[in-house]
Parts: sequence; structure tokens; C-alpha cells
Amino acid sequence: MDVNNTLQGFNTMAATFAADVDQAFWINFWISVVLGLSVIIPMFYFAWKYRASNVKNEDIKNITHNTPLEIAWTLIPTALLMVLFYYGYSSMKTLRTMPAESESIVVKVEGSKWKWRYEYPPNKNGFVHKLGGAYTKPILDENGKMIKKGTMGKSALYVPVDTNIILHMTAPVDDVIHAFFVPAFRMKEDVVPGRLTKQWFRADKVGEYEVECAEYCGTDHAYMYSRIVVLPKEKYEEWFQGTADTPEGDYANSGDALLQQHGCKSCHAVTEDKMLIGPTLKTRRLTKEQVLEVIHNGQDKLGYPMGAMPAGLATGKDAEEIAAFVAGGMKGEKPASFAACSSCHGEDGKGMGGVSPSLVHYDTNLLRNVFKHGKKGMIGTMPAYPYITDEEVEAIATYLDSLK
Ligand code: HEC
Ligand code: HEC
Ligand SMILES: [Cu+2]
Repeated sequence: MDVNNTLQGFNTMAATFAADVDQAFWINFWISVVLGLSVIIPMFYFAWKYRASNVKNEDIKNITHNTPLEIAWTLIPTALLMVLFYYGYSSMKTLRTMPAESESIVVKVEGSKWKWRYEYPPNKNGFVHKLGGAYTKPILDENGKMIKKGTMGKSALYVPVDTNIILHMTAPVDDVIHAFFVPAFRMKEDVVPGRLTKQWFRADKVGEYEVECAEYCGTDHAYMYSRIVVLPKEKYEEWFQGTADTPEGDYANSGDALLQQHGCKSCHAVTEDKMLIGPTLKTRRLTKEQVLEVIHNGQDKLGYPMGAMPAGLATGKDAEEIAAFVAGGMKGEKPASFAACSSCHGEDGKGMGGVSPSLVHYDTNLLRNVFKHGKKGMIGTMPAYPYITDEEVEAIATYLDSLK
């Protein structure tokens, strides 16, 4: 699976025709660059060469035409534009030519305010999988307290790898237009009330790929988040022939999916050691500077049962030594001066079961407190996320631990 720190997009490729689309794009891009420069460069050159101070009026000749030049500037651009047309047309043809339904799995897709639903053909026992209902925004009151929980539910479309999938898409007649967009597959098509539109794809890589609604005209299309989960064939078959809601492995609610869903990745690198707006969530907990600042100034912002941490528990060389040790993930020999900290943070620095913060990892207590209060510190401001549920915190913590 491709996990990276930006929202998943054109850097991931997982459908058989994705390479064709990319090729058409790059050919378009470079030919446009060549055509653009072939106009702009001579334009500047001639503007300079024939500037008013350089040319006398009596030198200006009236040239009526130049046959070789006219032929060249007609034929060369025409040929280049035919090349553009060829690649654009041939990749569009692959995208728009549906495989035979008898050799494909046909899934019905319904887009409605503001979710995607998927309905499969009956399996061998006549059971019909209906998935979706899906991602709903949590509802908060004016104080940011959650009134109604949001869900991501079963909002994923499960498909086997290397198999043709045809989507029959529509929206209810009293709904609005949507657009089913899968960047990693390079496919996008409108979903129109009362009309049937189709797309097909053949995923060639097992993994999870984002589905977005690309119709950004109404209020909440941007929340119509879903995933296509591409499974190995046996795994798909096992789920499809059964009655379980989702295949084994909690796909749509994986820690990675949650980080994506809540927009954490726009500020935090997750699988790389990289500082975006916030710290990386991969290995680092706190930098030496952050630890020193807390030692010098104390801290009282995360709402732990123990309350505030007093300032000045260590100074000078001791403080430096402790900070380096903590920032290094508490590996190697523990400095004796750490005794000033272990009474509250524990010998292992893990926060003694939640009474104070773990200094070594993002455990559920830390995540819960950071989500509840937000965190304003040396690096910047982390907004509060009061509606993230305990199960979600659990999944995120498990996922973050698994990265180490
Ligand atoms: C009296 C108990 C106590 C002692 C002793 C103590 N701490 Fe703390 N520490 C806390 C508490 C409680 C917090 C959480 C404060 C808050 O809510 O922001 C905390 C927070 C921190 C934080 C910030 C964690 C974060 O994620 O923001 C760091 C770093 C830290 N302590 C390091 C140390 C070090 C290093 C020492 C030893 C010099 C030490 N602490 C000694 C109780 C203590
Ligand atoms: C708007 C940008 C932004 C978003 C979105 C964001 N964070 Fe943060 N986060 C930050 C910043 C900045 C900090 C560092 C605050 C500081 O200076 O201590 C931070 C700190 C944290 C910390 C504490 C790090 C530490 O060691 O003290 C955790 C854990 C965290 N973020 C997790 C998340 C998760 C999970 C999400 C999604 C639910 C998320 N963040 C969304 C900006 C963001
Ligand atoms: Cu929509």
C-alpha cells in the first residue's frame, strides 16, 4: 500500500490504464511547452530587435508573404496537435471502452447528499452486499462539544485485484450532481440524478485508494470521502461469498485511514522523518529544544490527572543531558539526573499508566489529551479535535506504534 504524507493523488498509480493517462498528460505538457516557447521566445527577440530606437521608419519594408515560412508554421503545429489528439483520443478510448459485463463485476454506485453507497450482485447464496452510508460529519454545538458522532462506517468499495470492475452510477432524482473521482486510477465521471453513468477499472495493485467527490459546488461534497480497497482474489472471494459487512481487517477504520480522514496528514508527516507544520508522527516524540523548554518553564496544557508540571526540576548540564536522552527516545544509558523525572513520568518514561504524559511514544492518553485540548507549543498550534472517538484514538495509537 502506498502511504505517503500528502493526500493521495497523482503520485499513486494503481489501475491498468493509469500509465496511458499519464503518458497523454506528459506528451501534452511537453508539446505545450515547446509550442508556447516557440511563440514567446521569438516575440521577445523581435520586440527587442525592432524596438523604436533601433529602426528607422524608411527602413520598414512591406512584406506580403513568405511561402516556405507559411508552410512551416502551418504544418509543424498541425502535426504536433495531431500527436496531442492521438494520445488524448487513444487513452480516452481505453477509459471509455467498457469490458464485457460477463467478464466483469458490476457494482451499483449511488452518490447522494453526502455519501457513496455500493451494491454488489448477489453471491452464490443469494446474499446481496450493500455497503456505505458512510462518512458523515460529526455535529458540534457552538462550544465545540459533540452532539452527534460522525461515522466512516462501511464506506469502502472492496474489489479483487486484476479483475474488471464496472461501476453503474447514479444519484436519486431529488439529489444533486456528484462526481466519482479516484485519483490513483485516473478516473472521474459525473454521477447525475436520474441518469446512469458508467466507469470501469482494473486495479493492478493491492491497497487502499481514495475516492473523492469532485463536484465542489454544494456544501459537503468535500466530505464524500470513501475508499476503494483492492484485495487479493482469494480474500475478496471469501468475503464476497459470506455475509460479513467488511472483509477481515478493519480497512475503512484503519489508523492510516483515520489520519487521512481527519486531515492530520496535511500537517504531519506520518511515515517519514520530516517536519511539515507539525512534528512527524513516525518516530519522534519531542525534540531536545522542546524538552528543555518544558523543563525550564513547566507545562500545564494537556489536562493530565497530575495537573501541572512545575518549572525548574533540573538545570544546566543536568537539564541538557536529560533533554538529549528524552529526545533520543530514551535509548542507551539513562543519566542519573533522570531521577528528577521518573517519580512522575516513570522509570521507563511512559507516564505511569496515564497519570502524566509518556515521553517516548504517542499512547492513547497523550493522543486523547492532545485531541481534547489541542496543543500550542514551540512548533506551532495543533487544533483540538473534540469529536475523535475513543475507538479512533485506539486505532491511531496502534497504527503509530506499528510504524516503529
Ligand atoms: C511532579 C511530577 C512531574 C515531574 C517530577 C516531571 N514531570 Fe514532566 N510532566 C508532568 C505532567 C503532569 C505533565 C503534563 C503537563 C501538561 O498537562 O501539559 C508533564 C509534561 C512533560 C513534558 C511535555 C510532554 C508533552 O507532550 O507536551 C515533558 C517533555 C516533560 N514533562 C518532561 C519532564 C522531564 C524531562 C522531567 C525531569 C526533569 C519531568 N518532566 C519531571 C509531571 C512531571
Ligand atoms: C493545522 C495543522 C495540524 C493538524 C491538522 C494536526 N496537527 Fe497535530 N500538531 C500540529 C502542531 C503544529 C503540533 C506541535 C505543537 C507544539 O508546538 O507542541 C502538533 C502536535 C501533535 C501531537 C503532539 C506531538 C508531541 O509530541 O507533543 C500529536 C500526537 C498530534 N499533533 C497528532 C495529530 C493528529 C492525530 C492529527 C489529526 C487528528 C493532527 N495532529 C492534526 C499541527 C497539526
Ligand atoms: Cu458529491
